[in-house]
Amino acid sequence: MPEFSRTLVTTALPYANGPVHLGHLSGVYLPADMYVRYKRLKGEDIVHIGGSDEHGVPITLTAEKEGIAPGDVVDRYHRMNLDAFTKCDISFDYYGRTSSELHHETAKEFFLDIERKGIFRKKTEKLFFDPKAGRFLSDRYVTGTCPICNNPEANGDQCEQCGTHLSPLELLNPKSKLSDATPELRDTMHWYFPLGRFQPQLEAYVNSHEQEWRQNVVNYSRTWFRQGLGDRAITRDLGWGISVPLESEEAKGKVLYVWFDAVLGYISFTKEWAEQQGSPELWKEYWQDPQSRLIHFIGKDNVVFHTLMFPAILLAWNEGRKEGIYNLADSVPASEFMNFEGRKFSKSRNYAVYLGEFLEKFPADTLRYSIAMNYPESKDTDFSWTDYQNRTNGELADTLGNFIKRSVDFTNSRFQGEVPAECTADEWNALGIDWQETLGQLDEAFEQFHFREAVSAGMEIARASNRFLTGSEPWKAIKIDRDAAAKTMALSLNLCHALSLVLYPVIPGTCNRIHAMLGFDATIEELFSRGKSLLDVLRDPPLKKGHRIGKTSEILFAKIEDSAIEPELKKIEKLLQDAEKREAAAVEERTEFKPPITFDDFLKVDLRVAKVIAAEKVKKAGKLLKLHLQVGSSTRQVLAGVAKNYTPEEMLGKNVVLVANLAPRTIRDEVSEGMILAVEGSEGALFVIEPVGDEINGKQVQ
Ligand code: B3M
Ligand code: ZN
Repeated sequence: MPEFSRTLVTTALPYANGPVHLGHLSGVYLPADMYVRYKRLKGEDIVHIGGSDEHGVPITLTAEKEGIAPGDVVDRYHRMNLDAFTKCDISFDYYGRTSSELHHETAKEFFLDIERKGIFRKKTEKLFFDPKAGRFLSDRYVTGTCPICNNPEANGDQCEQCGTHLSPLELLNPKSKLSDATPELRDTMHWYFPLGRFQPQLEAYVNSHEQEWRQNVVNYSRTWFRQGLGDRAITRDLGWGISVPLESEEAKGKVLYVWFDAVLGYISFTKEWAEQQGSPELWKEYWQDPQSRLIHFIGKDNVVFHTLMFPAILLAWNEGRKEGIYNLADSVPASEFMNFEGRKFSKSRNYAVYLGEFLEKFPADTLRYSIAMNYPESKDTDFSWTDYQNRTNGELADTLGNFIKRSVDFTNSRFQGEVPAECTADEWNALGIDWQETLGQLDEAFEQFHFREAVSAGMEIARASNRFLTGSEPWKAIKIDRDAAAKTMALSLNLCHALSLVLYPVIPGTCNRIHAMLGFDATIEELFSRGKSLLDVLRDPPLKKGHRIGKTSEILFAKIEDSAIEPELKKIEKLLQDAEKREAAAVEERTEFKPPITFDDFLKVDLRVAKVIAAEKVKKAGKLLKLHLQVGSSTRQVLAGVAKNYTPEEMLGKNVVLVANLAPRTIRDEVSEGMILAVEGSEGALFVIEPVGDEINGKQVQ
């Protein structure tokens, strides 16, 4: 491992299109904040950059739905999310916005540099144009009938009903979402980034981190390598975003694709931070000095953008340069997802607990603690109200809060608020806590992003402290051996101090209050800013005899009564009931039959048994497989939307039922001669009907 002199941490930029929820907090912002705070305690130079992603189609769609300007949408959610993060003590050094001038400049500079080097490819394609609105329509702006399942409300990028990834050109009866007009096909030119050109470098980059990176991060990236990296369009026909910075006719009305600009936000926001620090060139040390470490905290759905796309953009910039070379990320800790009461968070179904709303009712640190203990490091985890209540009342209130309060109160009432004895290193190490080892474990856990272990190690110290105080019984000892009681209290107060530091990354607000109760004027942040390290501080007991603690104590954690979480549980119950109702309605629908047909009508459909003799994936159509079928002595090519359930290998050799006299259709430039029968399971998965029997190939199904 190289030695780093400073670290830059970035957190995924949430779309300013809705409020952040607890799922976002658990996977990205809280782990990043704990990491950053821990590093600050070690006296290291670290900067945390985040901000709002303010471009992209989701934002224009929201604006149109609400009849307001996109700028108003992003203003509202930028403020709301920054406010929620602030309340939650997520300590960004800078929280920017991609609508800022400096960001626009930076993104344009990157585009122009890569354009001048001739790296982009330009391709003309046919795209739908809304003649009424006078605009080209990006995928999400077109709706129509799905060619696979006939859903009349499929979107231009995907059919929600059968899950097939579509292009708007495949929709039957396409309509513009802007005006209801039938769109016309017109030529439009776009810039493409040739990711494939950088594949060897990207593979070498990912391979060089194979040992330290999480399995999911390496695996997702490799799946892409196996398929072969292609060209990715990095411009769009959209009225909102960063304009393509060229004067030419073909650049008119085009903006940069949101992912091209969003990742560059990390750089522009670091520049803005540096300006705010009064040294505008300072950002370069964090991005371009090889001694600086770069870490992206993200959720698993954003992996490829951070291990392939952003690095490719930086490699393109670096090409042919001797100076101003950007570092690629040293680490990309991508989280799995945290579910909520056993179900996935879903913004569209409104199944979510929003951070801002949560913090209006409950304190930040209790949430931070529970979420940290549920950190989805290598598998999905679950957050539940009961777990939250139990951890708050048990671990935080009864164990930690109680220990601190008893120590401070007893010292104030019996020892005039002074640390009543000197503690030796031997006594400090005889408490049942091996400091050397514990601090080593804690350090390793934080450094390697094992946040549950790190926080548990802190809570273990709180438990040991509680046991020590209860077992030593100073309230009894003081009557017969005042020195022994004094020693107990001196050690307890030192333990309080230690706890305020080791738990600081997870519950910083509380730890500063503990610190104040122990008589410190300076905050923990002030004490550890640059140079001082908690690892050194805690090897010996730091509170000396005679140190004055604060005069009053406070209850650090209020218990959460059942009555406080009951309304929340009711809300969940209602949401789940609604989901069940929807499910029941769907079952109802299943027993609604189509109007009767005659036997002759039925005989018009020529159903045959066929065998799959070849199968492959269809490029850019995640759900489609291209199948070659043997039907008696002839062969057929059929596109089937079954890739969600079957790999090409699994389809090979299967007997299927073919609708043999269906007129051929073209899907994704491929002809489909018929269809195979399948039944839809949950979430759009299709299961093929597999006839069994001897010598049945080519025979009629009747
Ligand atoms: N806004 C997507 C998301 O919120 C996107 C992340 C950008 S990170 C540069 O999941
Ligand atoms: Zn469909």
